[in-house]
Amino acid sequence: MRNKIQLLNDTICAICTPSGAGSISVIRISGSDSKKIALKLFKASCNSEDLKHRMVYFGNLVHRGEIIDESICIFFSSPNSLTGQDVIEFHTHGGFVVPNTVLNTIVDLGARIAEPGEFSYRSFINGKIDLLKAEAISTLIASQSEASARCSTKNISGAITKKFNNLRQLGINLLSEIEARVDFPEEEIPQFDKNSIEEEFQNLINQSNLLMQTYRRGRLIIDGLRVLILGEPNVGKSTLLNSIINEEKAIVTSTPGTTRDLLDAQIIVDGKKIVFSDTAGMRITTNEIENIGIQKAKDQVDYSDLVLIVMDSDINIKLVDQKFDFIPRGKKIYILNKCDIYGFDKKWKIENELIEEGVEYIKISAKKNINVDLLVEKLPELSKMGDNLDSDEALLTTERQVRHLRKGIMSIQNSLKLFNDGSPMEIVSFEIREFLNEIGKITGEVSNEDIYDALFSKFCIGK
Ligand SMILES: Nc1nc2c(ncn2[C@@H]2O[C@H](COP(=O)(O)OP(=O)(O)OP(=O)(O)O)[C@@H](O)[C@H]2O)c(=O)[nH]1
Ligand SMILES: [Mg+2]
Repeated sequence: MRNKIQLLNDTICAICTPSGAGSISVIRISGSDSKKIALKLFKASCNSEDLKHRMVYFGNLVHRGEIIDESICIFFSSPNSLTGQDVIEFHTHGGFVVPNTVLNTIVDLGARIAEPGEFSYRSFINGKIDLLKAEAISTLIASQSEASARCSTKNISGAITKKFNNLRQLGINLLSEIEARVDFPEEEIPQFDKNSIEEEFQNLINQSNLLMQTYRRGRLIIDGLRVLILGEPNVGKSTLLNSIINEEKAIVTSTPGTTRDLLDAQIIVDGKKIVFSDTAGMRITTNEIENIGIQKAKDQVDYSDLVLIVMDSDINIKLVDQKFDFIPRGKKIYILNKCDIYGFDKKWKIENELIEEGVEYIKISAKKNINVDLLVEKLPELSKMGDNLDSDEALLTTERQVRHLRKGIMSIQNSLKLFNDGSPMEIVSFEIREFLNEIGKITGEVSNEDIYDALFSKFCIGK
């Protein structure tokens, strides 16, 4: 994308709707030649010589004397358009041939095919959207659950931008308090209420931390709850995965060591996404392929919100804990499987131990699909992140936002320390400026071309 920055004034075009059979296709053009190109191609049914801003015209797309298709044409005049430039939209019939013929003709008439996300990039550069809104549009398009779409829509409406603007304002207030004292020689610095400035620092740190804490929920809503299924071979992990998704996706056999690789499957429960990973059974083996699978399963623990430890016999809890000691306690849920064989009423010895230790467990039969729904329904709540999943508040949703906010918080904490140590005001204010700089990078006010590349190239073509 970066090498296109200088080319912001050329005219770009793309098909904005998904390819394949469909009733309508939208082809968009943006740039100074949009109207000129449209007038060469589009012949309105009414005798219109010109295209007026935001008026809808019906007519034919004609090239070299041949009608390509009937079309609706809308013109958005700069700066009141999606990108801030002159924009044309053709709504043609859908499918593959018509939209692509129109697109190729537009290219013949002088436009260039847009890079992924290039329309949004132009919107951003022309001040139509900030980076937070661009990110929210990206997560909305990729949303697979209602919760994710709701969270993205909230952020598109500017709720998250407001939160960062609030932090910036607090930072600016603090900076002006400090900078008012920068130009004075040390012995002449006017009296000031040290406590109240300290309070302002603390308030800014607290507000920033509160916003930071929203990321866990934001990530969960956007990416989904990640649940890893672990256990010894043959305990019924793959059967459980199949039972959850109601599909024979994983291979199930009575031979221990059947599953070798990670296998993901996702479901939506109450509008929330949950992604399950089936894994190779944990055992000591000399089989190289199986060992790779076991290592992959272990590596996955860090990326999971919950780990289901499946067992099919009444093992001593100490042995289980030893075997799975690499899993943080808060992530573990014990699954006592094959209860159809043992009977649901029979109490396993391990149950008392689990109750004593306050560890969650559930008795199921993966094969007979008993209590599997109950388990799935409990997961958002058991992840301890379920409570506020439906919350309407603005949440941080990307690593990028977290990275800059974390740096900003470190700067402001440094600044407070320097202030308390009686360091020169220039140094104290430098750190506050660093904080503001990081906030600016989050919203896009401080330019950072690498971020633009990474962010906008994730968009689909035509967006
Ligand atoms: N009776 C009964 N059998 C089950 C249950 N769950 C799984 N099984 C059986 O246990 C055997 C192993 O099941 P899998 O799902 O392949 O076990 P796994 O844990 O994935 O095994 P690996 O991939 O080898 O690690 C199969 O014969 C399943 O039919 C259950 O709830 N009840
Ligand atoms: Mg398996």
